[in-house]
Amino acid sequence: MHNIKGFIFDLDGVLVDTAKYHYLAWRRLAEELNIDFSLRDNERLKGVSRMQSLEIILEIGNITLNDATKIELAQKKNNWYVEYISKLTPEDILPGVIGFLESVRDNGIKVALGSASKNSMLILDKLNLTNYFDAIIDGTKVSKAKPNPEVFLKGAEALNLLPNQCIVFEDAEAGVEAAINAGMYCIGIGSKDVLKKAHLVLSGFYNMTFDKLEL
Ligand code: B16
Ligand code: MG
Repeated sequence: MHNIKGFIFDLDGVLVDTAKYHYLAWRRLAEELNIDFSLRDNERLKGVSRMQSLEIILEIGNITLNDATKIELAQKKNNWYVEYISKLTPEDILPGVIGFLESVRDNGIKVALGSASKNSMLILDKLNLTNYFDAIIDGTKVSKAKPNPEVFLKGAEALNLLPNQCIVFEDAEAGVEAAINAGMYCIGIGSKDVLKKAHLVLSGFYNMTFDKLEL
């Protein structure tokens, strides 16, 4: 892999643990709908879009609703979620992320964000991370959710690179599949048991530098 020139990072679960806030907000909504929604169920929402997340919750509760109500509920959840994440600070960046991003940039690697979240800009701003990125592709710029490769293909394009020149960092199964569908090398962040399809899995970025990847 000597031709690697770009790294594309997922946001939620890779750079910051926002999954807990998504969970709190979805659980609040589920409670209102009298749906039992567990932490285990929450795993299914990682990496998938807001509307798809709502569909999964409604499926768990065996509830059918019309589109207008669904849009209203998704908006309600997002208002709570935004309330939670507005309290994020740079201290919420996951361990090792800043050191890793700096070593990556020092080695001339271009950096993009490839996230499904429509709140990415707000989150990056709260974490003071925006300036580390040469390109930001998020939920406001794509129409097809992971595992569709659109978000990562657009990321590579924005960096002026080919898919095989990029490495994706992902914490969700749907995201790993999206990277593979894009023809990219994928490094999973999390557990090997969950991210079986990733080419390599790291538990996180703690003490990690560009050189240690041995590309
Ligand atoms: P929003 P990522 C994803 O972000 C989350 O993993 C997923 O749980 C969430 O539903 C999705 O963003 C949409 O987020 O409601 O903020 O637009 O992991 O792709 O960075
Ligand atoms: Mg993620």
